[in-house]
Amino acid sequence: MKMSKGQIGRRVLASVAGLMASGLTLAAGGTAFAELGQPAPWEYKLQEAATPVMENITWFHNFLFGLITIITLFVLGLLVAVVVKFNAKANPIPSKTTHNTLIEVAWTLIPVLILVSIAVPSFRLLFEELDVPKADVTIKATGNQWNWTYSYPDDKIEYTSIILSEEDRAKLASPPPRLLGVDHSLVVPINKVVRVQTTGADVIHSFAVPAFGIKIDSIPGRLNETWFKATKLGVFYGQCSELCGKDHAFMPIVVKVVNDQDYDDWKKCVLASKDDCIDQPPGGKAKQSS
Ligand SMILES: [Cu+2]
Repeated sequence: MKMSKGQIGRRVLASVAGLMASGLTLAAGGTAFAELGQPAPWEYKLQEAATPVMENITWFHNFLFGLITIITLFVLGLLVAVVVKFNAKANPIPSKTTHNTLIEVAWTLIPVLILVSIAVPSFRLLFEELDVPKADVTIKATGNQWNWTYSYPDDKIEYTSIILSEEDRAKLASPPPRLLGVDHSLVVPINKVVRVQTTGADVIHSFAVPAFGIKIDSIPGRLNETWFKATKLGVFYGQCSELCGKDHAFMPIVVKVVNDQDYDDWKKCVLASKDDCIDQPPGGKAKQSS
């Protein structure tokens, strides 16, 4: 089938319009797909922030994205101008200009200002992440091949968190996402500064929870430290983020953020080794460390 130029043009326009429409739908639906604390199909953005640090990370990410978009479009505009205006046909007698003080000052100064505008919020964010405020709760996460041991040194609580088998996951009323469910979650109170200390028992692991904006290596023989202050109730999923061996993909991290009352009840329950604590099913596995 032969198409006239007009037909081809209309087709191209229609497909571009179609692409833009689907892009807009995706952008608008991005939030609809996203679920708090866990990944979602077709997600292309950062997970919804649940801590002030993650809110700042998200802001910084969006700021940089805007900046690079403007720069890329500007450079593209310059290239197009060069191609269209200064090709041999359109511009047969080229100018012999070699210097332009104004432009030279501008192309030195503007990039410097851009870099400064990136450096300032970047360092502010780094310091916020690294400066652990006075902690209300301290937890220690020890990476093992291939699960996590969580301890609350102040409360003498220690237990191991192991991935749920597909069978056990299917039995639950509202199953956690595939490969992300565990038998015992980490339980923390809302709006409290939680200091996370982490180390590796065998090889290097990495403790990461995207919605909290934390990712820190768990290195044998070293105690690394980070912190978060969860401002939303809910269940937040993360994963070991350092290739640590054959079951690296099967040592998820589950953090339950609860209110103060539930947190106290949970602590009492775990210390009493009961079976119906809110991080079910504890099955008496949580034990008082000596
Ligand atoms: Cu690991």
